[in-house]
Amino acid sequence: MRRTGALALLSAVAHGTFAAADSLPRGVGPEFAKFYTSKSTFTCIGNPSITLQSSQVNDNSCDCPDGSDEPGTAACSHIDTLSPEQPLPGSITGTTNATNALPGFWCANSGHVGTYIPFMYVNDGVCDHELCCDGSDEFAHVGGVQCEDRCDAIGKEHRRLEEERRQSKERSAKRRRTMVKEARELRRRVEAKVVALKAELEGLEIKKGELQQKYEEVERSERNKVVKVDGQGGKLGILVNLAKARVSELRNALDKLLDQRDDLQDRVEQLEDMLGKLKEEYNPNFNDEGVKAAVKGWEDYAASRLGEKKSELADGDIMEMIKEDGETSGVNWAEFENSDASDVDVVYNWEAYLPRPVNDFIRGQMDVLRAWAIDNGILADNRSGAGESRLVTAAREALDAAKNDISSKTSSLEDQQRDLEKHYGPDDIFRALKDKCVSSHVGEYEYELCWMDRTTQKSKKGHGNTSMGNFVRIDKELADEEERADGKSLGKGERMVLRYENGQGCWNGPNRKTDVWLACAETEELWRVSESEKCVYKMEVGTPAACEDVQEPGVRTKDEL
Ligand code: MAN
Repeated sequence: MRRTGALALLSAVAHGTFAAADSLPRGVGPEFAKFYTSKSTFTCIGNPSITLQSSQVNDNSCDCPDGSDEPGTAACSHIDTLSPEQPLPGSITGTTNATNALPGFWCANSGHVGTYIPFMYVNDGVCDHELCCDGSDEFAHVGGVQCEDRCDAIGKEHRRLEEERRQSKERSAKRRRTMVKEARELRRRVEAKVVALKAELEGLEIKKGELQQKYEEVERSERNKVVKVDGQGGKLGILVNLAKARVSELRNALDKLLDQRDDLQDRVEQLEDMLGKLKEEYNPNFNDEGVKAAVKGWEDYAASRLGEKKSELADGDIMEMIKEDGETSGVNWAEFENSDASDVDVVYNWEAYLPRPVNDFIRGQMDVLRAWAIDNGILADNRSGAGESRLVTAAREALDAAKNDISSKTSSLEDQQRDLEKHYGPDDIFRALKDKCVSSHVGEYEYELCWMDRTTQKSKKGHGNTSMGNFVRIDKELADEEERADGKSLGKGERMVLRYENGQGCWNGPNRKTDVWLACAETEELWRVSESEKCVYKMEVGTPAACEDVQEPGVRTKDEL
């Protein structure tokens, strides 16, 4: 095998064509057969003014300026487009600008694929089986060389590989179609999410409005609370009535107590008089044990009363309390009924209107009254800290929760909407690869490509990860690379290039960036990574996403319908 590079120069490969008819001169390819049909003469293809005898064709002498009279020999190889320029550039004789009208020597390769080879390979003593499998290029057996016809075996292997490639292409196309379906479904889901989020947000806005209103109401009502009940007067009505009734109850009880006390006081005084008289008038010489014991008891009683404290509550004060309430005595209820002060303030301040000696007593009673009012939902319960009642706290928390929900759902909606506007390549195909990564070990690093996200260089020596860029956009560029036998190459033609930029800063240089070149393959695979210049990386990646958009068999396009 030799000069495989020349393969690239072979531009005209006639598929499915076989050896020309026997009547044609050696080395004539099928598309030039029409120029060689005359039995007697031959006209140079590129120089119709020059006509030669048929015998001058393939006589190993280059007679036509375009070399067309020597399709089957190397006589005109110096003007062969497939051969190096003759004479060589820079030589004293200069270069020729002549061009051979024929692309090369035609190897019919029966059983395989016919092809042209450079004229200079003809009869050069080397079998070029990889190009000319039928061995027809060495027909003169120069140096005794015999090139057997290997086209059956080579053709078979070629067809096997072709079939393999075809099947692989089909599988890749199938996988691509699946990916397109997945991408479509993913997009549909995002769209559905947008619709759902919008609807949810609408509902949440209404709910927030209601909760805001509720919170304001509760807050207002709790702030100055005595709960207002329809038909029971102004905002202090209930409390004033309750307090009035309670004060009246207490006043009546006190009045009764005073009466009872006075009654009992009278009786005690009567008994004391009686016992006092007995002590004065009894006859101590008369030995009556009962009388003596009574007198002794009275004396002890009288002695114990001497150290007794007088009541702190003066009768005058008590009488003052018992007086009916009005403008000049007790509580002036009218003032409370017209007051603008907060009800709670009033509850605590109204006792200041009472005579000082009964304040403690009244405060105790007020605490009992307050607890009862809270239990019955009349007074706000301000025990939950920071001066906020439990009801207000609950209303505020419900409102805050709705606001938080709205904010997180709004940002989620914005994310989804941005996602819908993002370019995911033809057919939205890269949506199917989003959040997936491929990686490969190259030298001291593991390189990772995360689709539509980032590229990373991971040190295998534990030096940490280096960002090689974040996804920016999808471009197209022309690739010009040799096909590889394993199919893992970019090949030639327009290819998608994903740009990843703004990676970690390069020491004394720009930020790292990566161009991710894509070629068609059955699965995602990171084939190669190279660093063409410092911190500028190139990844070559295979993926069905880069395969041709071939129509599924049996599926008709819109135009066909
Ligand atoms: C690290 C790697 C290399 C890069 C140098 C630049 O070693 O990221 O790829 O060339 O830094 O200093």
